[in-house]
Amino acid sequence: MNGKYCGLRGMSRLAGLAVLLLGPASAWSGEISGTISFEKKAPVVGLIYLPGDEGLVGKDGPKLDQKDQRFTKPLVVGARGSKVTFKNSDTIAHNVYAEDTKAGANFDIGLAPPGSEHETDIGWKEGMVVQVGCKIHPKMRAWVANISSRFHQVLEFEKGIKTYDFAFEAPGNLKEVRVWLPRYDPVMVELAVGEEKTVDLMKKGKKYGTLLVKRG
Ligand SMILES: [Cu+2]
Repeated sequence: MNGKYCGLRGMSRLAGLAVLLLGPASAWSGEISGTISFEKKAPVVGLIYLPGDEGLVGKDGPKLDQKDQRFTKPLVVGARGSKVTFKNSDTIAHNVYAEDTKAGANFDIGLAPPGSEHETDIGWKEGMVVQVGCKIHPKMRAWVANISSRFHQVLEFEKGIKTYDFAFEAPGNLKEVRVWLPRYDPVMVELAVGEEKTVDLMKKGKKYGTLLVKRG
């Protein structure tokens, strides 16, 4: 089987998790699905979500761990009123910091020894996905999104695979779909039930991929 199938398998595992978190499919009576494809290589990660839901506000925030000199996830999602927990499960010291003036995220947890945990408020601008790094190991990077919507999916892209399918349950009253990809222009699409749209994925005025999205 080709690489696309690997990506699909990965995505359906994520979709399964979303269903588990959100309850039975019938509760939301709808689905957002589609395909995202890149002309050359895919970025590390992406995020697709429907703004307008406040289900994550004030809930337990996400945890981002560090191990083997890497962040264990490329992107975690939290909302205002929550905290992101930075954990160090590695055998060496790390650090986590963000310097994103546009988003209003400027923090530095200092030296994080092995086994430590540090909570940071998700207090930056809503809808912004902030890059975090480690000052000790400049190659380490991950992203923390401030979104309040339960209706989202993190897209974990794999090296060498250019096409990915996604699908997740979503209520029909949330018309807008947003896609975030690192350093790409943000994408917003309005979709009525039964509608399907194709959008170019742009970075600095150049097309790098295509999004096909439909609402079932
Ligand atoms: Cu580090």
